[in-house]
Amino acid sequence: MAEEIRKSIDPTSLRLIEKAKEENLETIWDRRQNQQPQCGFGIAGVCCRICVMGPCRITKKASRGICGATADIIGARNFARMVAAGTAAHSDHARDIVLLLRDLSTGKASDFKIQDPEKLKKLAREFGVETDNKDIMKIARDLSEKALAEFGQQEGELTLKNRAPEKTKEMWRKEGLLPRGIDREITEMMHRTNIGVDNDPLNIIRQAMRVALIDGWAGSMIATDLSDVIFGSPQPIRGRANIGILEKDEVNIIVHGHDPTVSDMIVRAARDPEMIAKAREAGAQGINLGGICCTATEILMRHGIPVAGNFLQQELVIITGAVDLMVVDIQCILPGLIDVAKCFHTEIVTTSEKAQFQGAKYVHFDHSDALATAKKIVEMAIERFKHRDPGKIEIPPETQNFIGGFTAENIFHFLGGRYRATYRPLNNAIMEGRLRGVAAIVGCNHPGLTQDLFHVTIARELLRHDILVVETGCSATACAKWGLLSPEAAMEYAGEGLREICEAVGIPPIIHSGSCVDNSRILVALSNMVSEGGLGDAISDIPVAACAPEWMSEKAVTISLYAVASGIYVDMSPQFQLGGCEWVLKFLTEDIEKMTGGKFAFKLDPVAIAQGMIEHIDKKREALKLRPMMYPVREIAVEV
Ligand code: SF4
Ligand code: MSK
Repeated sequence: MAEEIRKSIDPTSLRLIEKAKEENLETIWDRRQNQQPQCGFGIAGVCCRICVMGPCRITKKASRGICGATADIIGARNFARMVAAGTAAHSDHARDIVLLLRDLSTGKASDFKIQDPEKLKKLAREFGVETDNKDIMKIARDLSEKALAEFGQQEGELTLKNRAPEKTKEMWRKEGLLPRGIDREITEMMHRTNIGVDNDPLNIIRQAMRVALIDGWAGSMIATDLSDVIFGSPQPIRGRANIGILEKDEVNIIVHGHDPTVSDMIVRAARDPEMIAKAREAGAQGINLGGICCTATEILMRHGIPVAGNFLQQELVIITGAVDLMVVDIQCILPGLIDVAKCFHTEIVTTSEKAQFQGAKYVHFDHSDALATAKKIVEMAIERFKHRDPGKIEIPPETQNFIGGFTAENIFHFLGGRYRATYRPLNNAIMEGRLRGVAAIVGCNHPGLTQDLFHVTIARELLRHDILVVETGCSATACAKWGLLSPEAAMEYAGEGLREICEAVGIPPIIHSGSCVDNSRILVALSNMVSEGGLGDAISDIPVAACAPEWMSEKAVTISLYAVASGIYVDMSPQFQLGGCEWVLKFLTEDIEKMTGGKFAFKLDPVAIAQGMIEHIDKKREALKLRPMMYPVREIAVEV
């Protein structure tokens, strides 16, 4: 990936990359260039530094590491450790949300409220908590204790796997994939991948699958559901996307990261009349809030706060010179932000003890003092506004309107109508050939690939084949910027069958389902499709496929593996760094299908990725003996 590529399809990003160049500012693309050529052993997955007899690399001359590990053992261990790290990230995020619920229930987080008591009760019942005639705070406390217990559980099964179809659970039990406890499986994975412990690549990957299932069916699912309980269950809502959402005359605050705890409170503080008055006193016309990465989607879904951009735009948003303060929480936050911010008046504020940056200001965020802390951060932004250099400001004007805020529950109502909450119309549309199937596009941005190109091209290819697309995280932001998340996009891009459905129901052809932890919503929606009937008995029977183009994070590895372990076909581009590990690659792309019904593909070109997904969906349609597609494929160009 050393050759120069087009950096982005987004004119806003391209203009700000140019501005960075003019002003001699270093960005992620420059640092990537400075890293060329990147290590071939690392890319092939055959480099090991697990013990200090190494580092060892597998070559033609040396087919084993010093301890005797083969390329496949080394590759499987590296892969499994990525899965453990990704799972740890989402599960630790979940733990923090559970602890917030506990504090809220005991009165230690009085600025927060239970926004969705009905969801709290439903979830409590799933966890075996009695809810009849019980005080809501007592229910919250009991639920938080039950949820916390799943982290330290040593034996047995985790609660929310019960949402999966029976046949999928049977497969997990038969294959020994059901996780026993959240922390236990992650710790065991790290143990097993020490030198001289688990040296069977199959056994290592089997445990990696068990770890990944924790993410999808426990950690992420708990984080998503409890976020709905505490911050409110999303409803379809209008949003705007791209850096053009910045306001030249207002105090601009960007929230960035993943945990909604801080950002939700910042929304409240920024809307406080006292704060707005202070901003006016400082010469601003108001306070403008925007988001980057998944924190953006969390506050978009619940408050309609605009999305400033996805992963590769975090430095660029500062390069506009118009961001007064960026407040970050956890995950996907580039250390490089600090150097960029130094060239402007922008303050970077960290709020998590777990995620600190030299050169940033740390503001301790405590549940007991949340709103006051958020106001303090907003006041810091107002102060920084006074130090703006108008000569440095350039805000590219592009923004796009879109709709976000779909969940496994509200799409149920949308599809079935207010009085008939059911997935029946969706299943029927697939069974009668109006819809070919459903596809999930998730994933990040990667500086080695043209920003947003894969997301947008794949989405367009799927839409014209009558496939309903669900997106989360940075993928949803990519397609939102390109106008694909508006109901009108169905006219322009969807096949005839999909267009009919979008028009009848009033939904966009791409359903925005939230942040990367919210991929768990997709698992719930697929389970609901199975229980509705007519599309098989397991998740692996449904005409569904997924991909994570432009991915870069360990969390994406984990998400993809829990999807495959749940029975879904997943294309990953770029390919896992396993090119030198023949057995592991063959297992992940072929043999794993006999075990779970899902498998990986690693196609390099966006149209080929979409076509692989379509072929898989058609294979599932054939196995279910569904009717032929009602309409011919729409002939429209998809290249961007
Ligand atoms: Fe080398 Fe084996 Fe140590 Fe890895 S574990 S660094 S292959 S000796
Ligand atoms: S933020 S994990 S770059 S989606 Fe969730 Fe975006 Fe990927 Fe981070």
